[in-house]
Amino acid sequence: MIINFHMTHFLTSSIYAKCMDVKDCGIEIALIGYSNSGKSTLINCLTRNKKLSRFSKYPGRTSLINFFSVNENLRIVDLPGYGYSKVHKNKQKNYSLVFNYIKYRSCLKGIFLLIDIRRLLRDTDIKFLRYCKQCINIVILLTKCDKMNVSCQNRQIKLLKKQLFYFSKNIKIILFSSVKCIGLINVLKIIDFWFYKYVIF
Ligand SMILES: Nc1nc2c(ncn2[C@@H]2O[C@H](COP(=O)(O)OP(=O)(O)OP(=O)(O)O)[C@@H](O)[C@H]2O)c(=O)[nH]1
Ligand SMILES: [Mg+2]
Repeated sequence: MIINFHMTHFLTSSIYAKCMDVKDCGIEIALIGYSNSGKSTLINCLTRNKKLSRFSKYPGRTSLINFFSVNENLRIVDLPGYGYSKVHKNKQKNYSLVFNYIKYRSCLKGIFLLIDIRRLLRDTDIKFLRYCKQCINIVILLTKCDKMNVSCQNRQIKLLKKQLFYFSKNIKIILFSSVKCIGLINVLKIIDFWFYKYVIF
């Protein structure tokens, strides 16, 4: 591993997808997915800092684009979740914010799409996958896998592969749990890989 996450800090939040305070340079890796899928918790797991990113048991906790600086050339971006929000009622706003961020941000080089292992792919995930697969690297994280035993996990992976079959056969899937740190090494390896690919060379 080449990337050290110990110095990761919160940079800023933005409500705009286009004109943001953060310069469009270096690379960004974004976390997208339905509300409550575990995006903010993943940041805390990566950095081993439970207080860095605000998470909540109520869907809709994150309502802005939140930038975390890992080093001068790498940022992790925590996006608002789409779907039901208990906190903010404007679902469409979150959807447009995420969609426009992906569309206009040229330093965005990789996306982790977080999917709750119990829910699998839902409508908006499919819309994003269809939109993104041409232009950007995507890896699916099947989150909260600690909620199931291994045979149920395997069944869910099979079902997900079936869901993906018709439109994106080659997407990598990683079983993930922030609670038990399952899959963390694989996520770190992928971040390293993207960093090597776009920053070092
Ligand atoms: N069991 C289990 N719970 C988790 C895991 N990751 C997150 N959670 C819980 O799921 C809930 C939602 O987590 P968040 O990280 O706030 O989810 P989010 O995707 O950022 O949600 P929004 O900000 O609404 O988009 C919290 O209660 C977390 O403690 C996990 O790996 N396992
Ligand atoms: Mg969040």
